[in-house]
Amino acid sequence: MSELVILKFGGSAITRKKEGVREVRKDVLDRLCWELAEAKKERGFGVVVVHGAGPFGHVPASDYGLSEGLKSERQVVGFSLTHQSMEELNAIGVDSLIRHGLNAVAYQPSALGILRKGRLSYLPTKVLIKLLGIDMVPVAYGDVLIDEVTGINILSGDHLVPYLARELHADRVILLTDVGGVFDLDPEDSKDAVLVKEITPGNIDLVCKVSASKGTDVTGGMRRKLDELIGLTQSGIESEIVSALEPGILKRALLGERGLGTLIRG
Ligand code: IP8
Repeated sequence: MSELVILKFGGSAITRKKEGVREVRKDVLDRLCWELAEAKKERGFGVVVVHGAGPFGHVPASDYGLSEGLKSERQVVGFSLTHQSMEELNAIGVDSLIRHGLNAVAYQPSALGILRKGRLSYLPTKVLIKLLGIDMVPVAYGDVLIDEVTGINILSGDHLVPYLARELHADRVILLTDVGGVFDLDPEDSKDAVLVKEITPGNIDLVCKVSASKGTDVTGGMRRKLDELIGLTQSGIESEIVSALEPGILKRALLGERGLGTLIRG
């Protein structure tokens, strides 16, 4: 197979997560899909897209206590509603990818996977390999899943990305967020905030004075993301967090440029 990229469209990038508004940033989403299509035309890599939830997932998941373990029938209602809301967001993403000429197809984690205390214990990937083999672009997402210990739980895209990267032996992992990488201080609160160019097991604790995610987030925000990505370096796979909001960055990253944001390496 050609080079394989796992690409995450962060919820903060494609939705109005910070404002807590359940809306897609259509302009950002469409531009990202265009940049992906352009880069794929030029370089011909395989790609699995994973997208986050923003208010489409985190708000109902929080309202219904979906990460607290299954204790009530109300949470089962919340499972259904939260998943349905994520499907809506997924359909908008798939639609944009198709409009930009990519053979996108939804890949529904809740129909396929099982968690164990919030971590995937089972998710088949054979179909993904087959889809990639005929140049399809599978589009997976953070979702609500059966959990064999807690009953139900949230699968974060930030956990799904390294899982897929390992299982599919990805060459590159790129995560798009609403800031240009990881900063030593919150860039919105401090004009002295400096971009951290590289995160390794040696500096992660220092770096993790990093800002918590803005807006409702039931899956742990930036710290969780970094822990997952540091874990991935043990499989020899580096990843990069780059800006979704700065036009051209995604295309440049996909065409092979490094150092455009924060690199996470072992
Ligand atoms: O935004 C969370 O996915 P994430 C999924 O990638 C839900 O952490 C349903 C809250």
